[in-house]
Amino acid sequence: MQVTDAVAKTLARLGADTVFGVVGSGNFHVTNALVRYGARYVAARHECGAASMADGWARQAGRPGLLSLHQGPGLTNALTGITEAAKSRTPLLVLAADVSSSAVTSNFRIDVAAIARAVGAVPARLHSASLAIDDTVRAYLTALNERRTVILALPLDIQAAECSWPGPPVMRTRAPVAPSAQQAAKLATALARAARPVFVAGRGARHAGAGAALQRLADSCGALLATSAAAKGLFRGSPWDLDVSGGFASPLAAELISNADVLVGWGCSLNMWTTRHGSLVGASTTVIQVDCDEAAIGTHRPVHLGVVGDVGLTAAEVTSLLEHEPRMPAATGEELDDRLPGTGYRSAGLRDRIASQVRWRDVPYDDEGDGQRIDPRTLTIALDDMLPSERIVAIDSGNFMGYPSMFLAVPDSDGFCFTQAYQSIGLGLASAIGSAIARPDRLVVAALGDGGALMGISELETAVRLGLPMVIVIYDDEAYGAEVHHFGPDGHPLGTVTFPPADLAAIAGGFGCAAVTVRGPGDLGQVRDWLETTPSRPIVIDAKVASTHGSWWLEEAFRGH
Ligand SMILES: Cc1ncc(C[n+]2csc(CCOP(=O)(O)OP(=O)(O)O)c2C)c(N)n1
Repeated sequence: MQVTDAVAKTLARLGADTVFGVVGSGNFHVTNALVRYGARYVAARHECGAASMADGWARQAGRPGLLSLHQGPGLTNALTGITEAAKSRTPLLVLAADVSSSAVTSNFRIDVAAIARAVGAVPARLHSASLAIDDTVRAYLTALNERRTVILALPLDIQAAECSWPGPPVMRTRAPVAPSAQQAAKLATALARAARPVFVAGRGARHAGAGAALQRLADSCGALLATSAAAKGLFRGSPWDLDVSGGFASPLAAELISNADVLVGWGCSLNMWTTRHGSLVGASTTVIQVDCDEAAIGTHRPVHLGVVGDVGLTAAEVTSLLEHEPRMPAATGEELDDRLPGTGYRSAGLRDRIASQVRWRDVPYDDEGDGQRIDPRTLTIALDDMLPSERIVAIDSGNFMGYPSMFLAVPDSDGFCFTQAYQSIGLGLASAIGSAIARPDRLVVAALGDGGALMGISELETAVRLGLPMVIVIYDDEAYGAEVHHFGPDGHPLGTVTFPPADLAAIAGGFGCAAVTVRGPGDLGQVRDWLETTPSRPIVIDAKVASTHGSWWLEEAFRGH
């Protein structure tokens, strides 16, 4: 059989059933072969969009996304989306057509392996026709088992060669790592002695599916629960959920996290974003990090104890150890009177405070809308009330992004798609489309700035062509607001980062979307009407937002530059 067929058949047998891409001569045959073996092909309009769709899809599906690219510019166009996926540890297999080794003068020749390494992806290659199936299996399993983005170069001469089919590939998955008995015991002792323990769960906890195991452990030691932005939603429904730790944290969440005496990062790097440049970690707080990757321990800040192990297995092991640990008597302090039995940080009073104050939407604010421009908080609260709760919120980058991240509730960690590992603008719409394809049971809300929206706008055609009933809300301040608020206060000229008004609703209408311009809460009726139909196309909300100052988290963010 031809190698392109063998590659496609191998991937189909390994479970690959959806492929995103832009087709040129170099990936035409392999993409069609994938379709012949049962895969759904989703044509994007730009390779970066295709990469972010595959990334968003894989984050929802929990198995490798497939991306099919033409050689040369097909790959370089996709690089920003690929870099985001690589930095986020999204399992993604990129089928990158490549020139034949003899085609030394081809216009399409680039060093694919060097490009892969440069952006944190794993380089791989079909080495020969006889090795092509082994090379494909290895690339797919690296993506799956190591949660890596793998760029598999497919040289044209090898694609066209003949090979024989050796029978179905063997699927090998890796068993999760258990913690050492000694490290688990130290963690159990620290939690048994803790008066105000706080857990911060990250992407690793989400990948391990460890939300329930962590809640059980938190119940047995009285810990409060928070997440990094990447794992937002993991503890939704718990009365002890503080939501996101870091720059996005609400005032109450920040207060409670910074008063922890033991802070445990679970599959969480405890980086500058999640700790607000360290300010959420008290000077005398004991910091513990649990991660299945030893190299991740202590990378972003020193820790008192590092535990190498799968988050779910470690949480379960420590929960059973805690049953035999004597607990410290409750700490003194104002919470003492109503402390819940044997429960470190937890008290009835605190539970009530969390219920009434931890959400950003419950924090009072002065509405800055003026009839021409809507306050982004008012807009987002209105959408939160209006949109069905079974949703996925996908966020682009920019000043605006704290509002949808923190004012739109999500039902669980699958409900949040946060493509910020590379901090690129312009990926949000495509990652939302990928999420919508993976989860047709949920309403997907793409939240974009006008800058990011216009950068990725070609994929509106994809959303319309696929009939995706998404909500696309654009926080339109007619500027690269993040830069305006970064440099404006120091009196710098802002002509390079401000733009004349653009009628984004008309542009979206031209793509075939439903569309509305929103200047005040009264303009949202059309969104309600759209929701009441059974929509088969996206609605774009061009929200002309008030933007007299930067958002609360932006000041923090720019301290990291
Ligand atoms: C690809 C890319 N180019 C440039 C930047 C720098 N940058 C960060 S935020 C931003 C402005 C984004 O504007 P917009 O999408 O309108 O959102 P806003 O900040 O106005 O809320 C820019 C240009 C970036 N992060 N990524």
